[in-house]
Amino acid sequence: MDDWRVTGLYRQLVTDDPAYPANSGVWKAKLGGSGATYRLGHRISQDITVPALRVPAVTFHMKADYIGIQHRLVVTAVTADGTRTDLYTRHNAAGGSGGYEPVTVTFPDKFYSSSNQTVTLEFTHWDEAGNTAPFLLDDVSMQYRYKSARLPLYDFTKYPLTSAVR
Ligand SMILES: [Ca+2]
Repeated sequence: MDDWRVTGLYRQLVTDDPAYPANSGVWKAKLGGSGATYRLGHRISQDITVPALRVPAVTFHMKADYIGIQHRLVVTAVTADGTRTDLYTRHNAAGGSGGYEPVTVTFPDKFYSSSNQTVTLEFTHWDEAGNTAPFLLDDVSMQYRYKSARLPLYDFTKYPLTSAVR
């Protein structure tokens, strides 16, 4: 996934800065770590097309292993009518592996549709005063799992015949 839209005080959120390792290649997104507190988060976003009859899931690799409470990353999906759904929230906390960790998030049922739909995928970060550790994101990809629109077959075993039928 390329061509991210960038929102926030910094424009260099997608960077090849060698001071921060990438999970693959040299490019990655670096969100936060300014050490200041901002009302507005830093955000990268991209429009995706969810095919009909598919359950979308997003996979990304994230490096986040410093202590913080307000310092957080939120993944949000926005439908065409502007409805926002937070898919995932990660507080930057101790105990991380120190490297990139894969994260996969399956979208909730409302993103499953009988027709194609456009969804905006957002990664938003809020900084915390004094915290100079950024979240690093790399290798963001979408998967779309096919799911039939047919109703499930009736499970007769749940309703055994009883004395009502002779
Ligand atoms: Ca990369």
